[in-house]
Amino acid sequence: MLTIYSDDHRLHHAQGEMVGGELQPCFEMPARADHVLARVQAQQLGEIRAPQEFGLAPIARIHSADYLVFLQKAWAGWAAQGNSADFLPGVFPARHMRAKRPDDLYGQYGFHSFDCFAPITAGTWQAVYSSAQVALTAQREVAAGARSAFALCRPPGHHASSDVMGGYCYLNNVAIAAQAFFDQGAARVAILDVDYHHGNGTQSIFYERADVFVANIHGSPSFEYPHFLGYADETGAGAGVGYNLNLPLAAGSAWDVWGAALDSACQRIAAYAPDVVLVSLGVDTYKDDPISRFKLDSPDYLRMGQRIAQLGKPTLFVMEGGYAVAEIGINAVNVLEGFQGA
Ligand code: OKP
Ligand code: ZN
Repeated sequence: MLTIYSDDHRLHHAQGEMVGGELQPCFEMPARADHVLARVQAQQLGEIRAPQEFGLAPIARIHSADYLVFLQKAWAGWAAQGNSADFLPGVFPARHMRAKRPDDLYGQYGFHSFDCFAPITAGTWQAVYSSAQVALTAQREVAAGARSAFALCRPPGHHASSDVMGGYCYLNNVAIAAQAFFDQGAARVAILDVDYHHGNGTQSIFYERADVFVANIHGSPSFEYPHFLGYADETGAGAGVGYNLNLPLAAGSAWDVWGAALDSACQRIAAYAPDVVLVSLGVDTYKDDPISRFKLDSPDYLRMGQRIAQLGKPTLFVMEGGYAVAEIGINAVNVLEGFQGA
């Protein structure tokens, strides 16, 4: 399986995030991608290639112009105000307020965010832009007839919607790649999000579309981040009714429960008969993940890949979360090896 990877992910290395009321090192750190890349090499998964340049146009198919301008210009504006530390938002247009986009940079950040877990640093734009190019390059490989490809994206993307960042995510890599399949002639696409956290951004982007079936398996929002989306009764809206599947699970879920949910999701995807399957590949379902509460073990990721392979569809894997840094490579590449061996 071809892996697409760019060193540019290193340009995004934020100073910290709030954990237990204290600023701690970010869970979403450059070493994550290093471990996955090292495991791809160690297991000789296949060729590793740098991304091609597809520019902003395929990103602008998913994200609004205002949002993209903000992301590109935010650091320069922040630095021009005399700041050198990470830029973070603090005020959001919550219920009972007005969602009118302000002229002020700090106000715009709150307008385009849903939490304080997507800091902007000097290198953030280049890193997220390259992460999207990684997804697009891997997408081309599958569109050209490969059985599968692996987009080793970092930062991740599934919490980002058309104009709102959050949860370590800025550009929705899997959504950008999905739209690229349509723009190259696909008729139906399925997205399977196996990250521990609900992919609220991906759900929201495609919620009213019948040509994208989105399936999510995740910690229930009744107890888990992102807290405000991801319940089972969210099945789509308008033309998209019936094309969104949420399988929220309880804390402590292990392979018996998780694998059964995967089987349900795969049955629905098979019935949908997509041209292609995109997998939002988060491995924060691992038992020792520091921010998650599922109990998958490393061999379970081989089974995950095998079940996905049974769909018999061209498949694009897009890296999302996973914070047990030492094991993230083993677990992510196990999914790919399980897929390849099946
Ligand atoms: C990104 B991905 C709340 C902490 C919030 C943000 C988690 C983002 C996960 N106590 N943490 O889906 O892996
Ligand atoms: Zn996650």
